[in-house]
Amino acid sequence: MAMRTRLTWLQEKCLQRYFGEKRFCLLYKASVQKFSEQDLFSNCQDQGPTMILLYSKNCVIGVYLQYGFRKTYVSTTFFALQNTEFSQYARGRYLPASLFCDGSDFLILLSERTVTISSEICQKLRLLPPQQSTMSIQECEAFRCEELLDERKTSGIVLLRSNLLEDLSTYKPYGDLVHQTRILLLGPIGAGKSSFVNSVRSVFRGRTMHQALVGCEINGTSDKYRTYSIMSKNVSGSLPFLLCDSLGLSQGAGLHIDDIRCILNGHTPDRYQFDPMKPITSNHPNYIHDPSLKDKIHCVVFVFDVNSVEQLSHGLVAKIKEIRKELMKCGILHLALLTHVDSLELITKGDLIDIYNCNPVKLKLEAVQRAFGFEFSDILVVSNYISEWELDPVKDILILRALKEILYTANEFLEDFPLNKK
Ligand SMILES: Nc1nc2c(ncn2[C@@H]2O[C@H](COP(=O)(O)OP(=O)(O)O)[C@@H](O)[C@H]2O)c(=O)[nH]1
Ligand SMILES: [Mg+2]
Repeated sequence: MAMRTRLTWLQEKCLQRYFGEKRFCLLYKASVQKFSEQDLFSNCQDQGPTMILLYSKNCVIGVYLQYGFRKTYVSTTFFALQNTEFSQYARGRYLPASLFCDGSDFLILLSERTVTISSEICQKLRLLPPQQSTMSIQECEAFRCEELLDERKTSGIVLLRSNLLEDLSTYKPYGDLVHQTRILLLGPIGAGKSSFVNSVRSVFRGRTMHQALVGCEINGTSDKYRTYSIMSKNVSGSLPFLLCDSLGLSQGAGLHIDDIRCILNGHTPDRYQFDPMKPITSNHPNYIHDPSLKDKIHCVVFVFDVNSVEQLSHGLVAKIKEIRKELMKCGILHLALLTHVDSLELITKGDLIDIYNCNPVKLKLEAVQRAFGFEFSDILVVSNYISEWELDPVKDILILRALKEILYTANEFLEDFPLNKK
């Protein structure tokens, strides 16, 4: 019979958070094997760090053995999970087998389906009543606690990262119609547009870069239209795409829809200083009067902070929908990019590896789909570099995957362009 833990997803996340990015591999389940100490020992002997969980009526009580079931003393931590409230007590060194013999201040009797806990431990774990108590248990499970990013996984990630870099190094704008595809980043202030530019630059340069000004719109330093070329440490010259960073969207002020039209059509020069009250006109000295395909935008990316995407004002959602309509009219393809995924509650680094299958992220994808009508396959997720000193291959993979999708979407637009023009 296949064994499945009784822990809920949320409880598992809480435990992962406290035990530091571990994956729990179920070794023993009393209701499937037997409520017997021998069965538990034989399944858990010498498995490395091990966690035993005892499910009582109102809470989960646990023991974490830092070096697992050995015949020597090992560091032992007791803990309790009441709903998602976690409490722990690092008790010092124990002989694991002594947890199952009389005389211990934490006694598990599997054959009787009980656990007896001393008053001291009850108090530390905030269990009620705080005096010594014997509780009946409905289930006992034991898990091997593996590092989420063991050596095998890390080397897989590094390989995936280099494959993605290789894929992108062969990218060319469709049919050589332009020298560089132009990607416009749009989104609310603070969504992470400038940070995404820095993140892409960082991945290709092999070190963290902070050229695009982050979080400065209030004092006016980032209210310019900026087009960024990306240099790679392995290729001479710029890569065949440009990232265009703009003033943030907001309900009343922010980037004006007429300014967006001008950018899309290639009239807006690099470093143009936006005036939210007055869109650019053809009288501006640097206005591009006769833009060609290379000046136009080939793909738009709507950037959102994953934490606040459901709290956008009604007016802003309406404005974004209006921009989408405009894009559809011009035949410009567009995607959504969710940033800040690292700061979503209960997300661990292990989740970043398989982020699109992670429950809280799936809920956010659904929210974006509901609010704006994007298809799931058009919603990308990244965790930007913000103040790190070192690159992280897991973050790189998300950034490169998103970029690959964006560039190939721009190519779809270019592929269709002569038809559009007619
Ligand atoms: N934790 C986290 N913070 C981010 C991420 N992206 C951006 N930020 C932070 O969010 C704030 C706004 O980012 P910024 O790039 O200036 O947003 P912009 O206004 O859209 O250009 C800054 O403090 C960034 O450091 C991310 O993926 N994760
Ligand atoms: Mg910015």
